[in-house]
Order: sequence, then C-alpha cells, then structure tokens
Amino acid sequence: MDLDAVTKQSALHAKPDGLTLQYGTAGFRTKAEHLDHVMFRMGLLAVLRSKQTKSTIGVMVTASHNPEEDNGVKLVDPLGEMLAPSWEDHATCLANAEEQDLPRVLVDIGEKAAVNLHQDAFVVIGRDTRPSSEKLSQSVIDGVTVLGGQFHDYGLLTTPQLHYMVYCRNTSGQYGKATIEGYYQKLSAAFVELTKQASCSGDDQRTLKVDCANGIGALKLREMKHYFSQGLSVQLFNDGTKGKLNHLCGADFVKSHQKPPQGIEMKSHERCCSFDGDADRIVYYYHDADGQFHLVDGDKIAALISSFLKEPLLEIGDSLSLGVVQTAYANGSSTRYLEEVMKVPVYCTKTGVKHLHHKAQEFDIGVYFEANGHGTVLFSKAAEMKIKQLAKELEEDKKRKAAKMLENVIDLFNQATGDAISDMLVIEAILALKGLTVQQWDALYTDLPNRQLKVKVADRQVISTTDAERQAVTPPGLQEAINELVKKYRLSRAFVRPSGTEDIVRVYAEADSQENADSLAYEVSLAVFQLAGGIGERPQPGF
Ligand code: 16G
Ligand code: MG
Repeated sequence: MDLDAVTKQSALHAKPDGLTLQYGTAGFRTKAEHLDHVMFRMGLLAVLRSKQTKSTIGVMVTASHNPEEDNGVKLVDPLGEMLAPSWEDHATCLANAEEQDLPRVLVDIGEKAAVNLHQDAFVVIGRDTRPSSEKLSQSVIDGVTVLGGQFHDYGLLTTPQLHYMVYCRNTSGQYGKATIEGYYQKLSAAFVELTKQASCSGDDQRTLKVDCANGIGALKLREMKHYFSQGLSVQLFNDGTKGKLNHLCGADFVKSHQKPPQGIEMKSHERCCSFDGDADRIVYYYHDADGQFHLVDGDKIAALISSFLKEPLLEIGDSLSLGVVQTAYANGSSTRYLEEVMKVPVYCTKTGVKHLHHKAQEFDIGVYFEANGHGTVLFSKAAEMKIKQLAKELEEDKKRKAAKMLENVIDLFNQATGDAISDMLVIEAILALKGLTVQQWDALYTDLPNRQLKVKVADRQVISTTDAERQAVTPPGLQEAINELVKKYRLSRAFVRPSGTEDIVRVYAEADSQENADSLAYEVSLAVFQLAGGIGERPQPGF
C-alpha cells in the first residue's frame, strides 16, 4: 500500500472533524454533503475486501427511499450478498478514523483480515439518480485507484442490478452476462418463457401501472420494457421528469402511509405497483369499486409466490424443502395463512435483508420477504441442479412441464438480492398463469389492521431486543408494560425496536380493528416515551 499517496488523496476528501457514522442496516446513509470522505474510504475498503476474497466487490451509491438530499453507500460481497458483518465493523472504523489515523487504520484492517496485499483487486460501481451521486461515485473511484485497484463504473444502475453484475462476474458468467443487456435478456427470456403457458387474457389484464418513485427504476424499466412487451405492457409514472425522488411516492411512502402515491391515475380495479428509490422494493395496490385503497404488500407477495411454487414442486415429486422467512413486521394474518392454510414452515428473523437472506439459504427453496416489499426466492445450488436435470430427463409431459416452469422461475428471480423489477415480472407471470386479478390475489387472506409509529428518545440504544426483535429486554419494565397493553385487545400484538436507519424507536401494533390497532400503538408509544427516555413532544392519541 502506498500510504503516502493515500494520505495525499485523502486530504482532497477530508473528513469533517468530529463526524461519526455507523455502517447501518444497509450501509452508510446521511446528508449527501457529509459523505465525500466516506465514499473515498469505501473505495479503499472495497479494494481490501476484493484482495481478501480474490473476487470482484461492488460499491453502490444510493440512499434508497431516503429524501433526495441524502445519499449513502453499501458494499456488495462476492456472491451478490450484503457485506459480511465483520467487515461492517471495519467499514465503520475506516469511515470514522481522523485524517492522521487513516494509514494506521488501513494497515490494521489489512492485518486483522489477513489481506494479501499483492493480490489484484477489482471493484464495480453503480449509482442511483440523486444529483449528488455522480460526484460521490467519483470519490469511490479515487479511493479504489489510489490503492491500485482496477474498476468498472457501470454508472446509473438499480441496486439489484449491481448485485447481479457482481454475482455474474464472480461465477465466470455462469449466472448471466455482466452487462445491462445481459440482465434484461436473462430476466425477459425467463418471463416470456414462463408466460407462454398462460391462456390469453384481455389487454387490461396485461397492463400494469408502475410508480417509479422518480428514481432509477424508471430509467431502467423504460429501457427494459421492449424486451418483454409481448407479455406485459407497463405504464410508467413518477418517472423522474417532473417530481422529486421519493417525494410523496414510491414503495416506502405507499406502505407507510397506506395510500396511493401522488402522480398516478388509478381507476378502480387497476393493478398498480410502486418501486422505491433504488428499485429493490415493490408493493402492489388498487382501488376497489367504492374507491377504497387496498395495499398488497410484501407478505402477500410471499403468500402468492409460495402457493404458486407448491404445485409444481408436488408435481415433480421431489421432496425439496420450502421455507418462508419473514420479520416481526409480517402481518399476523399472513403468518397464519402460510402456516395453517399453505402448510409451509415460517421463520422470523431480525429486520434487514441480510438476516432474511441468511436464513433463507437454509432451505432448498427459501422465500423471503419483508412486509415493506423487499425480498426474493433463493434456490440452493443442489435444488437448481436437480430441477434442471428433471426438466431435461422427465418422461411424463406434465412433470417435465412443472420442472421447466420451476427452471424459468429460478432464472427470473434475481438470486443475488431482492429486486423490484425481477419480483414484478414473477408476480405478473404468476397472475397471468393463474388467471388471477389483483383483488383475487388480495383475497388470499385479510390483513389485520395495524399501525406503525415513531418515538424520539435521547438514546435509542437503551432499547435492546431478543426473539427476532419481538421482545424488549431493556429498559427494565418495558416488555411487561407492552404485555399488559396487548392483553386489552383482541388478536393483538405489539413490539418496539430501535431503527437501524433513523435516530428513532419504531413501534408496531396490530389488533382486530383499526381503532384498536391505533390505540394500542399509541399506548405502547407512551410506554416507550416514559420508560426509554423520550424527548420532545409526548406521543398524542389520534392520527
Ligand atoms: C433498510 C433495509 C431494509 C429494512 C429497513 C429497516 C436492506 C437492503 N434494507 O432499508 O431491509 O427493512 O432498513 O429500517 O437491508 P429501520 O431499521 O429504520 O426500521
Ligand atoms: Mg431500497
């Protein structure tokens, strides 16, 4: 390592004194103007990680669903996964080192992680459409270059597309071609193949309105839609030509406000969906004949997909294990439906894709979705090989068809991470094959009314949790208070957890009616405020 060169370059990307940031649930995120040094340093770190793993590493510049003024960065590990936890700690140390300590911290990480500094390094970079992203990705490149790393800058990409590129490059092209056309072709071919068997339905059924959150999803979907236009016609809204990124639109807005985004015209029963700012989340929704809004969230996506997969799996007669992974935010009705009606095992992990992804890898086929619409289906290598072999060998027509169908499903899901575009195509294929309308899909089960609230406290780390965030361990007395409140309502459940992306505590409650879910959420917020050091205004009833 040429540490003198690092010191010189770093001075051009100097860290503001006293600023400390954490590598949070999904990387660093804050106001864009505070991130130049972090970007440069993540370029350095990506080189070390690449040398250590002898693989290509990805760096994505995005702050997902955060406001346009924010930005962020996350590293992508060799198989398209999130950065390994021990390296999250290295990332935090490196980002927070004062200028003069930077060389020492770098050497330290190199030693601790046993990095062979003579190894070559290769880093791929992607960015979203934020005004700050181009300059910040240049800072990443400066970091990569000063440590002698090679790089390829893909420019504008969705986050899942960058994960895809990393995965392709580290599997010598076996997974797909590491180009944007490679991505479009792979997914579209699988979609067209899968939907061939769908009986012809009317044009209405083949049209989907997509709210692109005024983000990168719009650009990429516009390029891609020609590849699958025979099977599906998408109409883009909030495509970034007028509105502001994530402002009153996008998957996060729709899910948390439980209302349609601005900038989309919805007629009753029309199928609509929203992406988030970097296109790794998707939720569906529609208006019924009375003009009432219905959200079809990540839980229902998991229910649709797992019930769809069960049939061909049974048909091929091979006992591949299927499991569904959720978080505490999964609606109670969805868990009950999956376990009791679908008879599939359901597991709960902590919030954050890396936790779900990890758990899903334990099954031959792991379906994971957060209620907020982030998820995918992972097929183990063994399951994939088995299915591909059956698709070739099976004599019986029905069975071979089922195996072929599963083969297309494997190709259509972005195996590296949750991907709004890939999920959208899978969902559209399933609806077409099953001849289901969005209302019929929504009717699989009825969501329990629920409410999410935020509480401001002096230090959110005073709250610690266990049992996949469903129980509070500290502060003392909080869980007991929640238990007492929950007892007051029917079909009720509540939990609290410190956010991993904002300086607040999140409260979730569900109950038999909206009124009860609202009251429970309010009462739990008050308990948090009183027992966990609330600051500012006390929580108020009513919404
Ligand atoms: C991040 C996570 C998302 C999680 C959310 C929780 C990734 C790629 N994204 O956006 O999965 O649901 O954080 O935020 O892991 P919170 O901790 O503020 O509730
Ligand atoms: Mg996102």
